[in-house]
Amino acid sequence: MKKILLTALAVLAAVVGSACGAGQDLAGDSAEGELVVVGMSQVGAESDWRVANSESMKAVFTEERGYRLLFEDARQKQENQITAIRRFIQQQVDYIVLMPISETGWDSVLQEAREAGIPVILVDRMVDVEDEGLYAAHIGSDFRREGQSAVDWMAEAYPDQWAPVRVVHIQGTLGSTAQLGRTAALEEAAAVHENWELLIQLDGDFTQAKAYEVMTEYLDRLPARGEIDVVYCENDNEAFGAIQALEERGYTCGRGGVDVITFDATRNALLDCMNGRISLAVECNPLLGPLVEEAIRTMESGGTPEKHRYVEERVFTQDRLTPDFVESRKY
Ligand code: GZL
Ligand code: ZN
Repeated sequence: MKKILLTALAVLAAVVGSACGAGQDLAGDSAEGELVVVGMSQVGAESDWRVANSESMKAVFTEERGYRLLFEDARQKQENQITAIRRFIQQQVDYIVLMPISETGWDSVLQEAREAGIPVILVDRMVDVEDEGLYAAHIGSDFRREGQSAVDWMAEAYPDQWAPVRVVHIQGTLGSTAQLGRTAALEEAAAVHENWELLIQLDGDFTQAKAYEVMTEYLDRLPARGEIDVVYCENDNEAFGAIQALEERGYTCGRGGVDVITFDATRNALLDCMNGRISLAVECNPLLGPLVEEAIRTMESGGTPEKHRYVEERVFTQDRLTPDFVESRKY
């Protein structure tokens, strides 16, 4: 509605302006009236995945393609995301795109967006709200399914029902959908497989530095060089930190040593997987920009986008990787 008004104002201004010389165009730059204004609140830049996700958005929402993108980086703080959303509402953007850092705490600010008549599109992780009407669409991954892929691989890699399988679990940002889904899969599988032993759960917060820190602390507390069979890292950057800590202490990572499992499968993780240091890389697709734009175009033409759209994702092991394939990856 706003756009129609702006365009009408632009036409009126152009007519009035031409009638009385170089009149001020009421709608600002007349092209502005046609741009779809998108307010985007991104979690931060904590991981390679996140950087690729942001690049995917910026590549799609350009002026040449008809958008004005207001991009805000929340530096891993929910309050910064809530502040950004309130600013977008004041600026009367056409759409709000939110990559929510955690699932809870969104009801009131999403209610404010709805009252302002601004559709909200959720990307990547989910929000836990009473009323699904608070968002127009969700585009992301099925994290529980990603975790299931990992524990299915573990069950095959450790077929002996009696020998202990000792697992160090490094979790992602606590309360995020990615962490909740990947954790649930491991915990439920560990409950079923009597011989699986969760040695410890560490909070790696999806970053390499934090994972290195907590893994180092854990390894240094072990009375001797403890036997670890699997390190289940909830993203690649945690895997890089954990591997560094392990190798500094003489552990060998890979099949026959410590099986490192990771999620995201960004290029650097696929390189480690191809070289045998990472035993399993579960893909989590960050290239969601085109899908978000598809939802916006649907709404622009008066349609209703799918409520939930999950991207297709694969798993990678060393035997499935070649240098050409890894080189061909976009992220
Ligand atoms: C998953 C995404 C997670 C990635 C991490 O879709 O939310 O956040 O797995 C990123 O790399 O930090
Ligand atoms: Zn739903």
